[in-house]
Amino acid sequence: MLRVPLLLRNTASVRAVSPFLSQHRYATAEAQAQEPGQDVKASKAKSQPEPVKESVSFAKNLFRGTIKADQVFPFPEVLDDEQTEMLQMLVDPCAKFFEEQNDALKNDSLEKVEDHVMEGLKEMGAFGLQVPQEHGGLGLNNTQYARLVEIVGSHDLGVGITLGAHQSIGFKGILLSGNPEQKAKYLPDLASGKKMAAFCLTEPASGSDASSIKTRAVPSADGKHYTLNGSKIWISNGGLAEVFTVFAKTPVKNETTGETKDKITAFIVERSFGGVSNGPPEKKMGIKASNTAEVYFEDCKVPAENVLGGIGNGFKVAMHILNNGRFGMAAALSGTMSYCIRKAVDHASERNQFGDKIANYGAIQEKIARMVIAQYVTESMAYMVSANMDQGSPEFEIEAAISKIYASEAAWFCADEAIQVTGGMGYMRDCGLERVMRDLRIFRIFEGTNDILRIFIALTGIQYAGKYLQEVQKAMKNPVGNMSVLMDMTSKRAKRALGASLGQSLTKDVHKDLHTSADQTVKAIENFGGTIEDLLIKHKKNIQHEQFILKRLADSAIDIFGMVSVLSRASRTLNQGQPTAEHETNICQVFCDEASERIAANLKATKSSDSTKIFKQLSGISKDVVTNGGSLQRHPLGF
Ligand code: MYA
Repeated sequence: MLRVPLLLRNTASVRAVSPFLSQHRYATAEAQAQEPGQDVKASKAKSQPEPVKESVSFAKNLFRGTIKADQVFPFPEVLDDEQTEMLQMLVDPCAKFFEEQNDALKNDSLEKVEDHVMEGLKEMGAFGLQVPQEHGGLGLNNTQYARLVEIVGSHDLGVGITLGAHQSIGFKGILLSGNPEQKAKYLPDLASGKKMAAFCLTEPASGSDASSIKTRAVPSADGKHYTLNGSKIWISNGGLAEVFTVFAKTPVKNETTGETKDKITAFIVERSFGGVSNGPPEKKMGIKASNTAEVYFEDCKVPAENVLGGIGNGFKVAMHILNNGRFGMAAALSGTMSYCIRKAVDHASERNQFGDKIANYGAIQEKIARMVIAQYVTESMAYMVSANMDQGSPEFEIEAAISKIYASEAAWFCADEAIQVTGGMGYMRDCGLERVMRDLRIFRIFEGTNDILRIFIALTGIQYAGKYLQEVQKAMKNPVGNMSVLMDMTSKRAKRALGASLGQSLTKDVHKDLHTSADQTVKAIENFGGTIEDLLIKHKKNIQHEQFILKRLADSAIDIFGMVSVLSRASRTLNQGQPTAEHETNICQVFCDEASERIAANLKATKSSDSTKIFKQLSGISKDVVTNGGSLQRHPLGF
């Protein structure tokens, strides 16, 4: 069961005052009441509600129905001339290397990346793309990294995972949370590829529920080292790595209460410490060229200076690493999708059936167009998120999760459609698409399953919106002193009830040719915010258990972020008068037209009684089958 970052309380006293019952679990009124001096704070809070700290995240603000456009319009451009020049110098050699040196099918059948490819990648600096130059890396920012990763994704996802498990998660913690000594000690060998890294979070009984890990690290009496015991499963590079970022439970004493509790701590562990071993390479469906293995820690002595990011901070360190890596998946998969499109187009423009090239038939045109749209959305999201990160946005976790979900599903769709277009040819191994499809399947599962990330997106956004409603709830206790807050809320609700716009607009941000799509987006955002408010009022804290609803909210947020990303990008193309402007306008308009319909349907489903009935039925069907241990309907033949 997911422990959600949200507690909407439901006490009788609060209910009597207000229908808005949002309260964060770490700041309950009861807990505050035990603090000395609380009376003063509480009475202040009653009359003057603390303003909620407004997030800079575009996606988070969607949950209030508010458009915070600074992050997304105009389409962010973060590379200066020097960075652009450096990237241009890397792109062609990287693509040439993959075309000439790497054989993805051979890696796949060997179940390893060929040695000369690994050596070539090391020489190119591909193992330390984002490591600062003073530590021996290329010092690329996220946008530059995304561009190179896109090339890797268009050639060989098995190589991509070898590189990504090493630097996107394996040693990312050292980059993000390491102290200067840790960086100086570990980064040079990791950047050169002399040593490989792996990220050790998942355990046999702890997958999506990351905080339930059992691996333990116990401090020695003199505090100089920790003894690490436990096992991790499905670790990418687990059999190759010399350096591991390991998450383990450690006893942590609360200095105020004196109570000791287990908390997660992150450690940098070297294989050479002893007590580290791994299982054989796993036999997998795809990404076979990458190594995946169990990793065991048996009385492994880890020096205290190898604690990463502070004792007890391991969960935050893990989330920080994962949040920072997810956009890379979107970038890599946008490359994979381009490959699928090329394959489909090559075939469709050559293959003659019924007297014409199959590319001239509507059935094939729709497939190719939809693949192109999916790739355009993915690419726009990937570079939107990487740019936001490069601009130093402190909050991008929802956007990063959205990009990972959208990319992994869009890429799967593209591979499937490319195989459909190429027909029997696509089903053959030599075509290459069969490998891509196998490689792609894991992307909807690892780095946070799309299902758990959908719930994460919905609950994180709802928690934020809930804080605003809580502000209104507090204001209602002193209406005279908080007239403006209450008037604003009342006016918004009245407008929504009448189906009127709240007066927000994107027309100044979006090229005039796309104003209809911009209006659709604004309407979707206001509908989304209003729906969240209605749902909070209706379900209160129980919204966290309504996963049928949460899924639909996340799907709407994903579609809205997609709309805004393509609107922003296509507007830039139009403003610059680029030759592809008309093509991109078509892509943008089709996506926005269809996405706005999906959003309206999804939001309606969160509230309608018909949908409630269907959700109950779906739940019932599933329960029946689970209880029965499989399908339980009577066979049509009766036996
Ligand atoms: S690696 C393994 C991947 N594993 C996962 O992703 C685990 C998924 N699970 C989770 O993320 C968490 O357990 C969830 C919450 C989300 C389910 N950012 O009570 P809580 C805060 C910031 O909700 P839980 C792999 O697959 C939260 O607000 N903060 O916690 C290899 C709260 O804060 P506060 C976050 O219910 C892949 C606190 O934490 C986040 O236990 C190989 C507690 O929250 C967040 N995200 O769980 C890929 N989540 O206390 C290779 C929670 O302040 C790379 N919080 O309210 C490939 C790259 C591409 C190719 C590259 C080529 C070069």
